[in-house]
Amino acid sequence: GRRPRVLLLFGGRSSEHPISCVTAAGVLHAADPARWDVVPVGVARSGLWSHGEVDVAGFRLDAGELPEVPEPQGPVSVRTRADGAVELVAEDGASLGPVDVVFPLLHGPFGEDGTLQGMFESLGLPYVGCGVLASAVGMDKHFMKVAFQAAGLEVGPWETITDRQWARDPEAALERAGRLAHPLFVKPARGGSSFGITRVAEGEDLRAAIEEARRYDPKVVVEAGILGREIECAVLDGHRTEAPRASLPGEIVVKGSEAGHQFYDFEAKYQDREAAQLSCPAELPEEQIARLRELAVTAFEAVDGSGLGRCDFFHTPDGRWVVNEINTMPGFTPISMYPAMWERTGLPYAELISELLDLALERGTGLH
Ligand code: G1L
Repeated sequence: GRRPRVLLLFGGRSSEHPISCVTAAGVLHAADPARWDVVPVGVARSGLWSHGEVDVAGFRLDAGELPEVPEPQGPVSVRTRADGAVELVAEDGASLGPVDVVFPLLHGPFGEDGTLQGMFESLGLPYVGCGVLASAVGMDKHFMKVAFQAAGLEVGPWETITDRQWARDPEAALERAGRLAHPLFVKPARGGSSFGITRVAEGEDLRAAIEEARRYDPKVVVEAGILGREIECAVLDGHRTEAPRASLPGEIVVKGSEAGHQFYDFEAKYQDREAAQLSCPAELPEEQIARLRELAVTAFEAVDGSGLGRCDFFHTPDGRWVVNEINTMPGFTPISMYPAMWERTGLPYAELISELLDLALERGTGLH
């Protein structure tokens, strides 16, 4: 039969639009052409879908100008036919061929929070990665912690301040959050990037930090800083009845910074490859590595993960593992943490892409 046609969606309305474009180029270059017929479709800033109007393979981060999906002349869309098959459709209604599975490289509104996944579910279209619930839980720092706790994982001390609580009694909310051990990290509850995050040391202005976070989300979480190494683990779903698999643990060693909480900015993350060094396997005793890999699978299952997730932990000086978060849409360029950790574990980038697509097709959609 024919090769499955893969709708590679990238760009989108988020601040990570250029990162998504570069990631799409990486996936396009690496995906095995003998197995997959990849159809790149860019999502412009407006949300319109663009097909065949831009050279995706040429997207780079170091080309001077950040890549961007231009507003399409003739936007495309998808529709489900009477027989249940899904096809890509041109502006005039003409079919642009079948779509068998989606690889959604999209962050931000209508990308990472489960809404896009809901659209695929209602279209009856299989897609790579987490489903509606896991995507939504993975986006919400409050509910993510609640899910982790319920699974018996240790989470750091935190307080959530809802919009209503802040409106009714800000002093009570300040008092409650201010009791946590400092330094505090004040964050918008939802929002995948580092916008709106403030570190608050003892005596600093917690109120201002909350107001800043509220510019991005009316719901705010205040976390007590955890002293410890940040260790991450890449989880890849198992086939059918098999358990999810956890990679060797990785640790980002940022040049010229001390251990513990730090900001790891856009430049360090994506542009200055010298500044951020991946150590994988992270220097840990064998039994701690085994323990962490179990905990990472538990974290993945705690949020009802499917496909993939990057699980981030703190390893405290007294040897505890505190889960920080799961990222259901981790960095996914060939040099990003998630693919790099799998590479070190023995699964190369191209094979990882095939695994994710196979898992998506095997799972199908949840709704019928
Ligand atoms: F589809 C996957 F595999 F679930 C997936 C989706 C999105 C993996 C990784 C990502 N990551 C991104 O889209 C991004 C980090 C490039 C943000 Cl724009």
